[in-house]
Amino acid sequence: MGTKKSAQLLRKASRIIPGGVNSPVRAFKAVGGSPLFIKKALGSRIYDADGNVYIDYIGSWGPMILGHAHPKVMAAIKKAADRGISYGAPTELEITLAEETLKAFPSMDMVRFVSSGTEATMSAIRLARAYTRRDNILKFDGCYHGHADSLLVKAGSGAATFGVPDSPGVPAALARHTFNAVYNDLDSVKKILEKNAVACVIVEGAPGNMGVVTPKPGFLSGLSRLCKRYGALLIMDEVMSGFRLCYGGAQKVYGVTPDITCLGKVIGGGMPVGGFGGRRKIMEMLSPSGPVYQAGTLSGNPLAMTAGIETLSLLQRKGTYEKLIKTTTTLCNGIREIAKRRSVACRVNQAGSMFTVFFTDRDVANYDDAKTADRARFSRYFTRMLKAGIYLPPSQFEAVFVGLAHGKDDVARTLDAVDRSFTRL
Ligand code: HOZ
Repeated sequence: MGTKKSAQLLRKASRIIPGGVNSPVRAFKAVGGSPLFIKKALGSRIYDADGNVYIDYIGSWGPMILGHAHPKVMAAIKKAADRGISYGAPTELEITLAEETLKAFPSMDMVRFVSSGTEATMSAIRLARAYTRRDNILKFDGCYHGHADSLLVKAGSGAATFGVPDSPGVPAALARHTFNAVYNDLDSVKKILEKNAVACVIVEGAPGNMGVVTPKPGFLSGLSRLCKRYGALLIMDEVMSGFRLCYGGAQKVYGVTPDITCLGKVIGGGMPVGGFGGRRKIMEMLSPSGPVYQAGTLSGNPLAMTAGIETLSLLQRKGTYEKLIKTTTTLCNGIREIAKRRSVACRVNQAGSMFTVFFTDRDVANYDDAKTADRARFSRYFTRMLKAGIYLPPSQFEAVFVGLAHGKDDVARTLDAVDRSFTRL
């Protein structure tokens, strides 16, 4: 692992970019070796700087649900690019993507587009604080909502991977306003809400940043009830889950109506996009309709809007989600069967087209459970899979993303690699 050219590029990058990367998890630090530097990606395959080809299960951390460089998305982007790539002024494309978004998420009356999931959650929290006139927020241990200060408290994803769930640099005075509860445990939420005035409870639709964990029956609807009782807004962070569980996200699957929803990843078809939306009364507090400030030079960028519109249109074709979930379920069941046969203690958690293999003998329903996973074992698994040409997320606390470009042959090759990598793991 860490092929020659990639290793050279990492050395060069590390001199001028911290850690050689522009986002921490991709540095492979949790699994050893050096990251692949990527040359190109097509369909389900990704090609590194040394000319090696892998079946890609990162999919740019979720957005590439159609596979890489889908011809229709590429054609639309190229056509849009010929008309100029950024105007800093409104376009009809923004209206089209907003209409499609509101159709997919009936809990929203209005939406605002930004350039990343972090911006979406950060802005949603500001809005909730302004609307409720309260400062405290509640999040869950191991949930990750981007890297805004208020949210880097007991956070998942890279923050968990690198052991800095409470990042230095977050003012203690601000962190004091963030309360943490245990995922899937309504009592832990109630205890906080009854003693503190909380502006909002923010929760991942189906967490993917402590690895994939699914909400227990009644958990999300219970959260919604508690929020109403104690006057807090419910923010569902569907940046990952929005178009990954079904077209309409976890709120559709679990029948919950959040006050604010955050989106990202798939909604930009691989371009930098985020969005947040909710009831009109809340959203109209945003500048310039209202006093809550939020802005962005590249917000509603025409190329990003175009990629999003095209991606959402393709996802609405009949049978899309059946295929996606079937492929994912085949992989998950296959891994469970191999684990049993090879006596490898693990739990495979699936949420729609995302899943995580946790190397633990305990069911994983929250962050404490996730932390029981054997990370050294995960690292060996990751390394063997990479050698076999399978590119997985390089951390135990991340989700595998399955896409529509993964075919039967990819699944068979992947399961064969799992079988070999589970030998004397
Ligand atoms: N924070 C994302 C993973 N949950 C992205 C990681 C990356 O791009 O390195």
